[in-house]
Amino acid sequence: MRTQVGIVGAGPAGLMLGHLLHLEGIDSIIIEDRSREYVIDRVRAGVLEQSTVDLMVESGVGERLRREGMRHRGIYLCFQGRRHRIDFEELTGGRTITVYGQNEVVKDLIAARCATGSPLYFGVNNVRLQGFEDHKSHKTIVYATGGEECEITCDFIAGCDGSRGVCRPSIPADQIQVYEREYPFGWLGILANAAPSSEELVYALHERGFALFSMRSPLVTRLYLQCAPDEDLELWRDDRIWEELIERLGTAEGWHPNRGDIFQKGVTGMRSMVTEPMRCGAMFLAGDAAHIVPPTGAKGLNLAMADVCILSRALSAWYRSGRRDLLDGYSDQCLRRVWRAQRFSWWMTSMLHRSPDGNAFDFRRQLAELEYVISSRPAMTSLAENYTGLPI
Ligand code: FAS
Ligand code: PHB
Repeated sequence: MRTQVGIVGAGPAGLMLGHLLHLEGIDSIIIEDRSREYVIDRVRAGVLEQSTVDLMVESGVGERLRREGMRHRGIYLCFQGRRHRIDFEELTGGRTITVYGQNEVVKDLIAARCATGSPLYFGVNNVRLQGFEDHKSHKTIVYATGGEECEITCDFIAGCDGSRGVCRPSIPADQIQVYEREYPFGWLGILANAAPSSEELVYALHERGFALFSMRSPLVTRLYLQCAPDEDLELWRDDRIWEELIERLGTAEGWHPNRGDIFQKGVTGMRSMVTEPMRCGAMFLAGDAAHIVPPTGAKGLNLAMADVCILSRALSAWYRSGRRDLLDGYSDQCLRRVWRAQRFSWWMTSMLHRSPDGNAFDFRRQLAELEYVISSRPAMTSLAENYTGLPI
């Protein structure tokens, strides 16, 4: 097969890139190694920045998001039994966030892709990349499907295959630098059939560790609690999960999450990773394939969307007028945004998680930091502008 842009990975990055390129009249083929059901049902992000919402609405895939997304004008920070509201809208001159599950975003983008009839292949395997390093004329993506070998010839390859994909590892080690930090804790996340008891998210620091109250709909609550990176889920019966969540999130005024049937639970580790540059020859990395943030700042999905927005503009300028400057500036432009999000995500993670050694000084210092944030307008504004995100 021949196309202009070969896209590896049908997560939010790959699907949104395919969509934006289609709007620009640029052909692409998207290959994905998981099934359509797996990609759609995978539980991940839940918070969209204003710029991500604007991108989906302006590119014509925001109709259901506008109908079903829950717009939030702030969040709560909870510590020492009290919730403190951070009013994003007031502090940032109108910026807000929208709660809308990543799997809903992926569903909308797959529907848009299918509506155009553009190629999207699920369940491929053994993906290999050739010829992208040295600007040779043809770049090829080779893979197997249904026992058959397939080959895509393209001008550019977009590596949108996430943190465990093949694209980043295909780049010769001497041509990239990878910056990493592992965190000594993870998140145990649940979905429960329980009406959210707070109209906005609640981030809590408790002696026993971090907890987060979020939601997916007026009937479904999404909750996380700090655990060991390799926590054994078998040790967590549902009632123990609820006891711990209510202990960490409950306030002196009596607020706490509503209980309900838990229908999904999982443990996710936490790390920061940045790849520099986000390009090698004719291959461009985007999203989790290039950078990972701990989810405390709710930045991962939003960074992926910003990357492909910048990449689609650069590819469109190339195909329209042969301009190389935007392609050559892609990596630097994205990395400025990525490192800013890395700093914010690290800060939120460090401020809100107990260090496993339970150091009492660190805990008192974290409480002092939270006290400062809720009592200083400049500090609250800094959190609000970073959380709601930069325009792309
Ligand atoms: P993805 O990982 O989503 O997609 C990559 C795709 O490539 C996958 O479908 C994968 O199957 C496919 N692939 C991999 N290898 C391949 C190969 N060899 N061949 C073909 N296809 C291949 N972010 C937020 O902004 N807010 C949150 O609240 C939030 N919560 C999170 C909670 C969890 C538990 C996790 C794990 C992440 C969370 N994130 C959050 C971050 C997350 O949303 C990612 O940033 C987002 O999925 C990135 O999108 P992609 O770059 O498209 O990568
Ligand atoms: C979620 O709703 O899944 C969520 C919200 C905020 C975060 C991380 C995850 O920081």
